[in-house]
Amino acid sequence: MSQPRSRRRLALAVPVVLSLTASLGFLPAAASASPHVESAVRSADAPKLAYVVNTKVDGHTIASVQKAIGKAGGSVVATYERIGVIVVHSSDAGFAASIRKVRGVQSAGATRTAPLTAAGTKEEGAAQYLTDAQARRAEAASAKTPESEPLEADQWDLRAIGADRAAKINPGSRKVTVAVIDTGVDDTHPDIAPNFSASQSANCAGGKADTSEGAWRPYTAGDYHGTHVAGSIAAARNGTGVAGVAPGVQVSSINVTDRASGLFYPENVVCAFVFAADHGVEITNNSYYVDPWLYNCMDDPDQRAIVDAVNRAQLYAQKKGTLNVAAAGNSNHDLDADAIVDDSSPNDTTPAERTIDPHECFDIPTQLPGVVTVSATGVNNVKSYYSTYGKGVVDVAAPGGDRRYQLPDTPSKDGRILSTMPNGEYGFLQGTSMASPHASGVAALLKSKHPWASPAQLQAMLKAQADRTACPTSYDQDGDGKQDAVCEGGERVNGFYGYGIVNALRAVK
Ligand SMILES: [Ca+2]
Ligand SMILES: [Ca+2]
Repeated sequence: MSQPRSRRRLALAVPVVLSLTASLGFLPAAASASPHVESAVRSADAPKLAYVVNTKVDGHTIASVQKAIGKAGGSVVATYERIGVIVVHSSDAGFAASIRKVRGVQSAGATRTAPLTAAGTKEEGAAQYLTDAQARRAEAASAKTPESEPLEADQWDLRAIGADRAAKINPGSRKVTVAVIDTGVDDTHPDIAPNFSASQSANCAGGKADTSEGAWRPYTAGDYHGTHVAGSIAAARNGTGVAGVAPGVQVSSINVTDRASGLFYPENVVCAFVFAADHGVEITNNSYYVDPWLYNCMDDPDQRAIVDAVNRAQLYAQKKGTLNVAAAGNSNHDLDADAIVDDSSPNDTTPAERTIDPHECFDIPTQLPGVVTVSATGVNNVKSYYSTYGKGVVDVAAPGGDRRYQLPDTPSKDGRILSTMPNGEYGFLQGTSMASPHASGVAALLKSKHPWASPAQLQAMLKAQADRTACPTSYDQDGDGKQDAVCEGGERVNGFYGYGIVNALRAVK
């Protein structure tokens, strides 16, 4: 499989169980905007880009920077006053350079290398992908509590972390919501509908929250990623399909997908963290990296501004009581190495190969402070062949599946993770995208039991209760005699599993 480049890069495989078909590519780009209309009055014509401008957090500074943005050829799209982040569009090639000189601006830079399109700015309104939502939601709302779910025999991942037994003790509290920051969630799915929180859902494409009915849904059935993630967290125990790790909690959807490109741009993610925090979300799940850079280097002014903006937003969420959980990545990279070759960035125009130091160039949000970084394991409780890792970076591990080297003794024998897909379907996927929601689910069980726990306390409990997993003596998964990754550290904490594999049963005891 070629190197996946989009937000789907954290889920590696194509679903097989469904009739979902071929539409795994990107949406066709909409007709491009007509930039000549507004650029005609400017001397320094350039493609219209989006920017983040990060300021000192005080009202006076923000107001004066907003004025300066206009003078520098920018227009303000959204202002996040409490974190000092302003989202701007500009077709002035000198915009970033001139705004960086303005008093009170701490960092500023372009959040993309490809021009904005009309569709990319989301002005045409949110997708109405599934219109019979309410009817189907009501239909699915009648809850039962059976012994097991019809497809649960294939959910080896639940048994691996004791989630099947945990559900009998405490399935989690409805007062806890996990927001899925992703491609949207099909809340009309019969396994999602009973636990879906529409009031904590939105579409953040373009950097501004749209809370209109259904805006949080996937644009097409090809955008299945978020629905799969949501099911792993909280698919209902209702006698239908599958179960999630925490079937008693709620899930919400914050769709951060740029409609034209399918990418998760930085301002979309800034909007998502702020929205989650302001709407009482206890946990966010982040199974993606922020596009267009796999690693954002602090010596590049644009990439530094991206890290600054997204970090302000996620720290704001933490301060308001939200724990942010994120996938480690699917590149089998060692995030504690001296150097990593990244040939996939920027992924919105033409990627160029560069060698980066992961201590100075960051995969975000997973490497941001306070974020729980999750690596993936297969059925043998060994790191999945694709999972990124790194001593001092990975906090915990969780089942994400491994179709190549670790196969279960289940009806399907499929080593990946079975969960919900749009249009009432089910499918297998693998990736650290699938591992992260298992950790989010366990965190949601912990939060249910300890409602007053802060994000830092929840993270500490998640680690303390994880199953300690030592480094393997050998990691030659393809059997060619060469080690495929090196695990550093001891039994208590190491680069493959952090503090261990999360444990749902211990979380409810
Ligand atoms: Ca179910
Ligand atoms: Ca090997």
